Formats: sequence, structure tokens, C-alpha cells
Amino acid sequence: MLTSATVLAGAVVALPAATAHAAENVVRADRSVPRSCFAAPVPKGTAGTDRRELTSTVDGLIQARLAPSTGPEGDWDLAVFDKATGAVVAASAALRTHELAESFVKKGQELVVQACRYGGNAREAVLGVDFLALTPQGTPTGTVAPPQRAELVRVETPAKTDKDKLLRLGLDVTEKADATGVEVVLANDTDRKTLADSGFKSNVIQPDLSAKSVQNAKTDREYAAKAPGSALPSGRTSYRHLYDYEYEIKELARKNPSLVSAFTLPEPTWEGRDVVGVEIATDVRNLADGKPVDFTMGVHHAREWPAGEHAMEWAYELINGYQRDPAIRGLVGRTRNIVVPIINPDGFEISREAEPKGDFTRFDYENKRKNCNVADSPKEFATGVCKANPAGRERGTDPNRNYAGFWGGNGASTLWRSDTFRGAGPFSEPETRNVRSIVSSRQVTNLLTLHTYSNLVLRVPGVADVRAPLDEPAYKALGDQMASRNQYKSEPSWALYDTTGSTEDWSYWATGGWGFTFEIGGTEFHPPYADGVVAEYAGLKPAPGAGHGGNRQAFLDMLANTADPAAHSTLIGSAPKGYQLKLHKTFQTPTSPVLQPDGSTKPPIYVTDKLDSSLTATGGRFAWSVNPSTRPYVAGRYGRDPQGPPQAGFAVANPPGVPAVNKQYPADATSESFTFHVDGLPKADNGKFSVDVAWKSPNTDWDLYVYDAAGNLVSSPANGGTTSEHAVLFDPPAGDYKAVLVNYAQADPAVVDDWTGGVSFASPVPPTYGPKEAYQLTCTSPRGNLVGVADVYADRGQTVDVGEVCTRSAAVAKERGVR
Ligand code: 0X9
Ligand code: ZN
Repeated sequence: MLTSATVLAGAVVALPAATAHAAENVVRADRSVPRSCFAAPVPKGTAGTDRRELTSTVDGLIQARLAPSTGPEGDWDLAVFDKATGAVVAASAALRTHELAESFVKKGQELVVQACRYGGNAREAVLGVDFLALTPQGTPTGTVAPPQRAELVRVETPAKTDKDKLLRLGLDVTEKADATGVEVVLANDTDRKTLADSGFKSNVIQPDLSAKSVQNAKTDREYAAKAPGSALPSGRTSYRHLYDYEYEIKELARKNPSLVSAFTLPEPTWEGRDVVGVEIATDVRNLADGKPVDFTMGVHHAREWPAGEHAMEWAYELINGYQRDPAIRGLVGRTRNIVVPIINPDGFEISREAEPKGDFTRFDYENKRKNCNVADSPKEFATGVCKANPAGRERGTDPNRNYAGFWGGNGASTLWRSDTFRGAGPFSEPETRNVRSIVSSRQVTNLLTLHTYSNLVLRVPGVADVRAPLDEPAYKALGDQMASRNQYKSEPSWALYDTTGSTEDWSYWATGGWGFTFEIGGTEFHPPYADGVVAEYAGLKPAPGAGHGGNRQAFLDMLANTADPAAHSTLIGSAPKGYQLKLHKTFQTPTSPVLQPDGSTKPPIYVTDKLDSSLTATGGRFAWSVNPSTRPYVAGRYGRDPQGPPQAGFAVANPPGVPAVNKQYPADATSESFTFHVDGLPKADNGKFSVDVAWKSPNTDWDLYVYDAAGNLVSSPANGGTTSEHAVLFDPPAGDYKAVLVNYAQADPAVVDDWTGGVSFASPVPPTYGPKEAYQLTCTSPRGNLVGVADVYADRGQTVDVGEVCTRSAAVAKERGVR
């Protein structure tokens, strides 16, 4: 009785005799040796290492941690090996001495824990090891849950309201969506029931995600075994682990000290992991050199492994290219490049380390999306570490719903369990605050956040109501340019469905720096490496970008845009050597009216944003690449002035007869239709057309589809009700269109509830313009005296001469008697 209870409760076991003799917990090495700690166990006594041997007391998890001892921190790493085979079980290789190596172990498994002093002056570090029995997920009591099958289905959502309704069910909705359907992950029977009860039509895309994962892992092993290298800049052939990312980042920095620097983001994660990044620029340590910043990041979402791979390969691309490719060398010389491949290391570690299990019935962790925040779940689910807790993969906040931009609105969930849970408040998560700190302290003119999947290049806004920014034509052009390389679809992200609180919907509206989301790949969150990483990155078959340059070329286009002064703003002037110029802005970023679980809303929350960046003068003239001083949010909204009247609307004569009830459209074409013509200039200027049909009973359902003359589905069905459908096309090209009506359901088959309807037209909405905003520019002397102040207005593409800001304005102030 007692023994089994101990196992189920999750035994926490320290090192042998660790509690009795604290000294046992201290690892020591007289000198540092930069090496991969996880490459292999090295013999006892090897320089720069220390080791412990121990035996797992549980079927569950090992958690090995390193913390700094007293004195300087240095850089220590950690690895755990299976003693019998020498295979790495867990490892951690972050930049300081905050290491957490965590993975699955078997009871009785003999382990070697190896600590390695990579660099720095710390002769010792403090080691702690815990073993935790695995609590079956979803069961706070520890009862074993029945096996569950995870599957991928396509849900039919012909109207935009259907998508919104689907989003409200709290299911795991993917970005793979088109005008009439969305792919959804059903993790278990509860999800299946939720979908079935909701009345949506669906069909299976992938019946067993667990089996698919096992198959993909095999494909990956075979590929890695036979490929000597790949077309990637690093030549890599398999998905990295978190420790691979960490180790490679610091090796890149160590080997290229003037070009590359590794850094730790300001906040550790919920589980205490350091988040690491890499910066690439000539004279890399001089952060305040005034160059524009390109910021690329991956893995907000745990299971989206190719996102991290693409970001990491981009870092290699820049470093290799700087040495070998004159074009890349030129671009790198004019920019600063920040890469953070894994924004959400807690989540990524779980997903990545669960893969060998291939078991979604108990370890659906491989399918985890969110971070490891536990604060918002009910108490009974708030126990255990993220890899072993009663809520399983459902613990956590969606980092891509947690930014302040329109936070709390549509397309994010108020429920802790949901895959799009928005969190307790805007920027409630360390992961989003880390990104915020970079974007707020540097002039990030270009931001790219990588996700999987659906072959998309997305820009703001995430919700249609926000309307496009005045920058829309240039913003779209950059997205389209990148999409011409990877052959993804370029569009504003609201076109799929609403999202609020996503990365660039904060960063762009707050700073004016272009922000894009790429959804890499066509079918899976982490497909076989050769397809999802090598082919998509390098532009090889079977990627759609094969022969067009792939993501590699898209990223280079983004970098070329970063280097282009026409794409941002530039301040020029002169300042004595060593003087500090600072640009400051502070403002309130409003969230959406905050949706409540009961559907009501509360007033928006105002988040105080502060943007502060600096330039160190080198003496004489300077040029400082910055974002425009007026926020897009304030500058206004895109639109166009009507060039003529809109076309007159008309009622439609319902064709004679009624098509049979059809639930299989378009597979079964049974339907009826009417055609209409849209006029163009000089006769009419239509900003949009709307097709509206209505019927009597809420139990009747007519589905509406609108096609152009070439047969493309063009409508974005929106705002339908229970007795109506509404399809809209903005800026419709002149020509013939066909509206198709499918009789999906009849309230009373004996009495036909037929539709009535019509087509209406509206003028384009003219642009709206807001006020201009300034930056506060200050100059501080090397002794710390404030010697110059100016308000600076700069529009996109503009070069503004701020003159001798450190001397002239100071002299003027003196004349006025200001001290
Ligand atoms: O839902 C998301 O966060 C992203 N899709 S994913 O399947 N990778 O989870 C897309 C966000 C798109 N919205 C904006 N970028 N605004
Ligand atoms: Zn994602």
C-alpha cells in the first residue's frame, strides 16, 4: 500500500545523501573547457567536468538543475546520460549557470549526471536532482485515464460566423483554413463530443496523430542516417533539442566574437529556464550604432518545431554568408540581426522530449502548444511540473494571444484549458514580456515570428474591424514579395479568422516596425525534417517555394527591406564622440473591450508602453535608422476615395423549384444559383458588394457560396444569422459572378422554406488620417549631463536632420536661462 501510494503521489528524491551532506551537491572544475556537455559522458576527472552517478527511483521524470554558487556566475552546463548505453537522456546548455535538464526515465535506470564548466570564472556550481513519478494527465487523483485517440479533422465553416462559433468551442483550431473550413485537432473523446454536440460537419484528415508521429520519427531517423548533410546553412539533418539550440548559439558566438553575440533574455520562464538569443552584426557588441534591426523568432507554440529550425538556420545563413557571400555581407553590414529561435522553451522541451514516446494517449504533450503557466488553472490542476501534471498539455497560456495588441477580444479564449487561452492580462507571461523588452528597447524595423503550418505570410490586422493601417500598400507589397519566394499565401490575418493579442498586432501598432507571421509548411505542426525544414527553408521540392528561393530568400527579402532607408525613417545630425542620444516615447496601448466568459465585455485595459532606444555618437555625422514617430494606430486607416458612384443594388428572383437537401456540397453539386454582373469604372466604383439571402425558420439552413467568372470562390461569408447568410467581396473586380445556394436543411420538409435575397453595393471607405506624434530626443554628455532636447517628427521613408542636438539646443537653453 505505502509503496504504491508513494509512486503515484510523485516521489521527490534528492541526490544520494544530498540532504545530509550539502557539499555533495556542489560540482567543481578547476578550469573551463568549452565543449558540448551532452555529446558523450567523459571519464571521471576529465578537465572542466564533474559527475555523479545515480539510479532512478521512479517511472517518470528526472529533473537535474544547476544554480550558481557564491561568487561570479560563469557558464556551467549539464547533461544526464543512460549509464548502460551512454545515450543522452536530458541536457541543458544555456548561457549562464541556470540549467534545467529534464526528461523521462524508467525506475531502476542507472544514470550519469555530468556537469561541465564551459566558460567564465566560477569554479563551482550547485547541483540538484529530483525524481518525479508521472501523474497520469487529466486526473488530479492519479487514476489512469482510458487511452485516447488524437486526430485531425476538417470542420466545415461556410460562414465567418461559423468560424467564430467554432473558435468559441475552445477546441484546438489550427491555422489551416479557407473560406469554407478549418482543420481542428481533436485530442480526445471529450473534444470529439464537443464537436459532435455543436452540430458542425467534419471529415477526418489524419485519424491517428500518435501513429503519424511514430511514422514521422522513423522517417526522420532514416533520413538522418543516410543524408551526409543537408542544403541547410548548418547542414543539419534532424530536429534540434532545446540544448542543441543553446549550445549552438554560444558556439557561434565563441567562434565569431566580433560578429556574433549570445544573450539571455531578461526573464526566465515559469519553469525557470533561461531564454536565449543571438545577435549578428559587424561590431556586434556596439548595440547603439543606429542600424536598423531585423528580429526573427520561432516557437511561441511548443509543437511548431520547424519554426525554431528556420530561425536557427537563418542565424547560420547570416554568419556563413557574411564570410562567403558578398550580397549577404553587404546586408549584414548595414543591419543588426536578432534571432530568438525558441521563445517558449518550457513548452518546446515538453513537446520535443515527448516525441520518442509517440504516445498521444498518455503523452499528448508532443502536441502541446502553450507555455507552462499554472497560475490560472484551478487548484487541483495547478500541481506538478509541466511535464507531469494533472492538466497534461492543457496547462498554460497561449503566448500568441497574450500581447497587448487588441488583447481580450475575439479569437482568444477566456478559459485556462483552451489552446488559445489569452492569459490573466496583457503581457502576463514572461515569454511575451521578453519579446516586448527587445521591441521596446531597440529600433526593430522588421519583425518575423515563425509558426507552423498552412503556408501563409500574415500581416496585421488580426481582426477585420481594426481596418488596415495607412501603410497597407507598402506592408502588403513586402508580404507579397516574401510570398513570391516561399509561394505561401500573403494576406492580413483576419482573412482566416479573428485573432487578438498576437505578436505583430502589438509590435506593429505600437512601433510601426513591419511585423509578419509565417505559417510554415502545408500539413503538420512538425512534419518530417526533410520536408518541413530542409525543403521549406532552402526552396526545394516538395515545398511550394521550390525553384522560387523558399523561406531563405523570403528572409533575405526581409533583410533587404530592413537595410532600405525608404522602408523606415532616418535621423541624421551631428554629435560629439561619446555623447548618448536617446529616443523616447510613451503611450497607452488600449486592449479590446475585454470579453468575459459569459459573453459580456468590460472596458479596455490601458497598457503603458515605453519605447526607449539609444545611439552612441562616434563624433561628427550620425545616421540613425528608426521607426516612424507616429504610431500606425494613431496615424490613421487605409482606404480610398470613391472615383464614381456605387452600382445600384437589386433583388434577385428566386429560381423556380427547390434543390434537394444536400449536406455534401461541393462533393455533391445539387444546388441552385443566380448570376450577376459587377460594373467597373467609369460607370461605377464599388468598394464592396454584399450578397444577402434570408429565410423564415431558424431550423432551415441555406448555405451561400459566391464564385467569380473563372470559378474561384471569392466571397468571405460573414455575419450570417440563423435565418440569413451574408457574403462580401471588398474591391470586387468588374465582371460576372455566380451565387450558389445549397439547401442544407429544411425545418419542415413538407413546407419549403425558400430563400429571398439580393445584391447590394457600397462605395469604398475613404482613408482616415490622425495626428502626428513625436519622439523625444535627448542628448547626454559622457559625464551624464542632459545637454540637448528636441521633439522629432519622422514619417516612413523620411530622413530628418536633427542638427547639432547635443550642442545647439543646449546653447539655446542657456540663452533662455534654463539650467
Ligand atoms: O493562432 C495563432 O497564433 C497562429 N497560428 S498557429 O496555427 N501557428 O497557432 C496564427 C496567428 C495569426 N494571427 C496573427 N498573426 N494576427
Ligand atoms: Zn503557432
